[in-house]
Amino acid sequence: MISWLIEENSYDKDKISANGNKFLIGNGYLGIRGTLPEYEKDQFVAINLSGIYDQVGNAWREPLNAPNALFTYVEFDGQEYRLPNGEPSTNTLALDYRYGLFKSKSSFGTDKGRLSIEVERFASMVNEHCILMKYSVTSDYDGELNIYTGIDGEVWDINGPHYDEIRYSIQEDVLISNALTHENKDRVCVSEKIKYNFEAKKEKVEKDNKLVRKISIDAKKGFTYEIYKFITVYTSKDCKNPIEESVTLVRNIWDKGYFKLLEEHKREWDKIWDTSEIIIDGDDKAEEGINYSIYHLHSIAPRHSKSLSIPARGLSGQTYKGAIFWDTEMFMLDFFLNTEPDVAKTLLKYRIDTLEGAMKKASFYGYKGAFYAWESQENGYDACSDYNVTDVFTGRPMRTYFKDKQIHISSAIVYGIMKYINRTGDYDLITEGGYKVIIECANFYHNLLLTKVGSEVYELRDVIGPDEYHERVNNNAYTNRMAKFTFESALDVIKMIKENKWKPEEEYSLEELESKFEDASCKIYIPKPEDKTSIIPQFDGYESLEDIEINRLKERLLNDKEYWGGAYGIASDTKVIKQADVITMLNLFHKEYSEEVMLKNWQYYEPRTEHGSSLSACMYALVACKCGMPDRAYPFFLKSALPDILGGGKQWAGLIYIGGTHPASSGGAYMTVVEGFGGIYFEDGVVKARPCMPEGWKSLKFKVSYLNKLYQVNIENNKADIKQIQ
Ligand code: IFM
Repeated sequence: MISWLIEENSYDKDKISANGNKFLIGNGYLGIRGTLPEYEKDQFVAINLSGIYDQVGNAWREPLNAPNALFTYVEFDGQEYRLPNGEPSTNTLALDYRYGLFKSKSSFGTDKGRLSIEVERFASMVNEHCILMKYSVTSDYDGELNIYTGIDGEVWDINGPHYDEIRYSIQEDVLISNALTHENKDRVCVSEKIKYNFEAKKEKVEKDNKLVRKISIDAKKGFTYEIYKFITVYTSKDCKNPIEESVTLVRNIWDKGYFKLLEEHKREWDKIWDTSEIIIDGDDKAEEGINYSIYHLHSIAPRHSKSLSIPARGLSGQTYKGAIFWDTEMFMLDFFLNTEPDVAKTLLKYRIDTLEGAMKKASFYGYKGAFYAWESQENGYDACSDYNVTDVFTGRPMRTYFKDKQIHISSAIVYGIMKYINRTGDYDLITEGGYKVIIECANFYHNLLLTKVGSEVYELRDVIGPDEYHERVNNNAYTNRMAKFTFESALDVIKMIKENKWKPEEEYSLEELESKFEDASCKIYIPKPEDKTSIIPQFDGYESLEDIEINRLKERLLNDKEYWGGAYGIASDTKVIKQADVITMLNLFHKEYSEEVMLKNWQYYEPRTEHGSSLSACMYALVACKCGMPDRAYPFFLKSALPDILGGGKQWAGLIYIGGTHPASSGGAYMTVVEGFGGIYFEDGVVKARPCMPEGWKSLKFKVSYLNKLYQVNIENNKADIKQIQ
């Protein structure tokens, strides 16, 4: 049994950034970093908004953080008690991840006694525009208490400031901030109204860069002074008049009251957990890690939209430009397919709706078809810069080719759509534009096929595979196999069109497309296991690179933050790879390989993998399970499940800060439990399992959705009992 509570009981200023991720709460529309209410931008406070971006000058385009209406601190007998200034005598941060409740408790020893501050807050799962906070102050001696609470418009930005102006106003007892973005002149409106359980001596509103109420109280010892904050956030992307909407809503929720809203919020979470909780008897650490990972996926799921995706760092801030990567389709999608297929549809609908951006990108490079953004923002705009890493030695931007050469991104979208229809049986996604995405992605790869003089075999040259340390390689096994998958999927879609006799809007010549994709899928080169070793070369010439142990390679670093890849990186001319590459391919296409080939490649590539991306470990875990090695898989599972609890993970790529939550890793941990240890697979309309549980796991229980039916899976002694329950 787990407690559903993550706690940190000592105060450490150096952990402010990591704790912001660890104690994050959110509801898919916004994410609130786990920072204290008294913190300001220097402590990485963020109410990070999904799907709305801004660019200032030539700096990186990134998502917006809303003005912070949680801002609150106290003054007692003329002295401020607010971290990070001063030292608390105790400080606890906690996250109840069953219900997305952030809690904190700080107490300060003063000359006369003790002052305690308690906080509880949540981002409503019932109405995504609402944030609620309860703020309580107690002292064990009488004194003059001032509570300052309001809206802090000085938001934390990496590449801002994103607001050209912030207008503050007051409508009766509602504080309002109305911020205007720089690039698109969008509006972000935040309203705040409070309630309290005491008679204030005086309340007045002060305005400078913040709009703050000062509430003065003759505080009596032992009495707990409670303030309830009701906050609403709307942007001009949500509605025509965001101020009006946010003011109306804040009044409504104020009328309802904190406890009723909390109750409804908890009920919503209970519903969500009902289909997604995983119970592991015999391993509390794993059970906590996996449900905490699932918690993060729930907190960023765009349930409020029909067409929106999840950024690589979730809603934990502006890292990675708040952009959508292949992480969503290849690492997070399975979780939503199994637990909330509607969310999976929303994620893929975003890709269908951004097809135009992908076609523009292809045409920019002189190609036909759809080349999806490596770092996708709204309308499929590719936020990936040509210089995505800063050289630590010169401080100069370094040319990287992620945007130009990670062509495997388009196949990830195709993979996601095909998986969605196979798992749900809902073909609407195909008829509502999915068919076009798949055909255009296939067209894109078709453009890129090359043959050597005198050969009929198609090659994909000058690409980057999942392993980003080796740029501009030829015939990356993963990329080529995924391109083949794309051709095969396009053929499936053409068949569907023909069989169902519906007419696509486009003037496609289906026969012509069929013949070219058929040819491409037969003749594309897929690197094979070498005869003697069974090793699949990651790309042409990989076998002749320097073979060096990772620890010895590290000794060559001149600077801790130095980038390992690119033209001069220490890994570039060696066999050391950043993340699972061939192993990712083996996981996806395991049916085409023997267990022996998988095992040999696992044993070969694992010691050569730096796991410099949080996407890596789960692929090794999954393939280890497929090779019947759950205990080898287990540490990789923990690595995937725990990065946000432990606060580890890479913080820098060159001089670029890349800290934040790791939803792809969370999704990978989920896949490992359900598809790896649980061995779940879907075949011919039936949920099947080939369990392979780690030692000590007495039983594993979860639910999965398949073809619009819900199944309960109970596994004990590596035997699965699977029952349809809905
Ligand atoms: O998509 C990943 C990529 O594979 C490795 N670098 C980080 C990206 C975002 O998570």
